[in-house]
Amino acid sequence: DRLYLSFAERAKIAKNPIAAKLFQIMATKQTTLCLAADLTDSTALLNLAEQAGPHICALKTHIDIVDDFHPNLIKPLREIANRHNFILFEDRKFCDIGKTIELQYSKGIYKISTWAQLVTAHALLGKGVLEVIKKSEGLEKRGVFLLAEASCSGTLIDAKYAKSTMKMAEEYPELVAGIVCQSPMFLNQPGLIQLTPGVQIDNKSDDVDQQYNSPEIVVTEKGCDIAVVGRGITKAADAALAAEKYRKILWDAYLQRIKK
Ligand code: BMP
Repeated sequence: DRLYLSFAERAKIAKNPIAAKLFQIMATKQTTLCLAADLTDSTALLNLAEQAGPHICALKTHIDIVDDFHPNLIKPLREIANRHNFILFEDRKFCDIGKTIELQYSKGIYKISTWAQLVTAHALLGKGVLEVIKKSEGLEKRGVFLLAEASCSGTLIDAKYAKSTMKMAEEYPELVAGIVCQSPMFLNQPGLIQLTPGVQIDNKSDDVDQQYNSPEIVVTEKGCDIAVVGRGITKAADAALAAEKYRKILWDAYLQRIKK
């Protein structure tokens, strides 16, 4: 059962190279925190990455929300990621026919395949998405997180869809790094990482459809390995302080979990 294994042990089991790298980073930096850096200004994004860098294992972007995006943003972002040892993760949620995803992944102004070691994808349209991400130009090592459950109210995803997504993930062990979900879905695959968004201390929801659980609850009850925190950190007065606070709560909960 993966919930009782250490990340150091799971690093040896992971078949996807980025998942293995993430487990190593998590174990050495003692952090399971993924920052959702949902900022629309590129300078603010770089400053946030620099401030939170020491406390996170991954920086999750929605690169298409950056108002002043220029390809020159990527170089300093990669430099910060290298220096602080975290993974760049573009939350693109690919969902289309394979050919279109191939273009969206490698072309256009973002050229995601050249810098994002991790991306997210929907399983909804079938395995074409994994076939093309596997073969496209770009970084040699790459990983995909498939979305099997969503944190928002009103999601159309049901248990059958979540199960089918898991099945698709199992067919691509070298490519799939993990699953985005809200519950402990895959206890017998310790090489996969459970990524859980919808984590905040101060609020239970936002003013639209987001629903939050506390960092302790997601780790000890919902099976979360890596917790995604956005506004809990980006809206805080001091982002570095908030990131360190979340890191510590999440890490202590993980230590409690593997002790059992
Ligand atoms: P916040 O903590 O500010 O609510 O941000 C959550 C982040 O996680 C957003 O970037 C959102 O796109 C992402 N996310 C989510 O909230 N729920 C999901 O089910 C899947 C997501 O990727």
